[in-house]
Amino acid sequence: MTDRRSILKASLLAPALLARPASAATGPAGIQMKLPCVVSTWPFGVAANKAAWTVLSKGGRALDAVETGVKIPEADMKNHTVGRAGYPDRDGHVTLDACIMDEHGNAGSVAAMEFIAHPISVARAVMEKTPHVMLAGEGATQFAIEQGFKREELLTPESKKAWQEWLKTAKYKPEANIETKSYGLGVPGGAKNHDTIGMLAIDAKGNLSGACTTSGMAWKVRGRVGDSPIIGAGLYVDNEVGGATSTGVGEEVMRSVGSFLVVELMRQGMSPQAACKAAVERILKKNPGAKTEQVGYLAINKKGEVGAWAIQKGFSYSLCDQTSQDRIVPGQAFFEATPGN
Ligand code: SD4
Repeated sequence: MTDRRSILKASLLAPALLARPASAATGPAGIQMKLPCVVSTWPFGVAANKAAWTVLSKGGRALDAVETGVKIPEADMKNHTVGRAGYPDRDGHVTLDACIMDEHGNAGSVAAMEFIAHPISVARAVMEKTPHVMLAGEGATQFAIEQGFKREELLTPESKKAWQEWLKTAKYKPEANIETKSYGLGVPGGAKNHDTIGMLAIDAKGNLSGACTTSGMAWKVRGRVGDSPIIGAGLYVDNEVGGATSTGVGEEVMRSVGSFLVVELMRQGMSPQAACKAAVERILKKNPGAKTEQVGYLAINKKGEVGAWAIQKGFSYSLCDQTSQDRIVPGQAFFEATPGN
């Protein structure tokens, strides 16, 4: 007799993918953190985690920790993929996406929001001060201003220059993963392309929260929204099970509702690492062409076990607990990185 779980497992294990892993079977199966702890995507997560740790180490709430943490890259002028100084859309507008989720399953989000430097805090205000989950575009900016956030120009001279360079040759045509090809996005120590921060924390009471914030794909079509503000795609937290977040080409994540999938697979008994791997596999099974793109998942379960998996090598994540505050771990992946990735 085949049970439901083995059918699901079989459908996830695409034989062609298993035949050609770059490093699929090597490395640790997962990392056990001491609670409380915080984890986040990419090496710039170290600074963000440290800020989150100031909250967690004093017995603070995971929700406050993740908001405090991701505000660091949102404010970083050298980071062109999150918050202020993010690269604009193809018309030169910086539009930001962010979402947040707490231990009660409450969620808040803003999409394609302009002129507000800390979208994560606006997402939290949507969660706590409105009956809604998501506000988009001009309405999100208007709500933020009503809440006392400052309206400011987020396009910096450096980002404007990079956009103008792109315009010279791009024929006004956005392309997934274009960042990998020539424009050198990213921050020192980070990958060259997609650098969204997704953060997951467990506080001293054992409660989980998560946050995700980005300026999205550079030079995107005006109005494009990625996975990062979509609850279930860029982030999902279930206090009974664990949390997951994603980085990379958001269209792939949205089509497979990736972070929700990772959490549901953990609910069925998979480790965080196995669940992330299966979610990446799901993308590749439906769209084998996605192997030239990057998507990375990061997950943590209720016990503080952490795992991650990506399409391509090059994804990494940052870990912080009382034993170590600045640990960076390379993510495992199915394929070697596409040149430039
Ligand atoms: C998006 N997922 O807008 C985001 C981009 C990203 O790391 O993750 N960058 O598609």
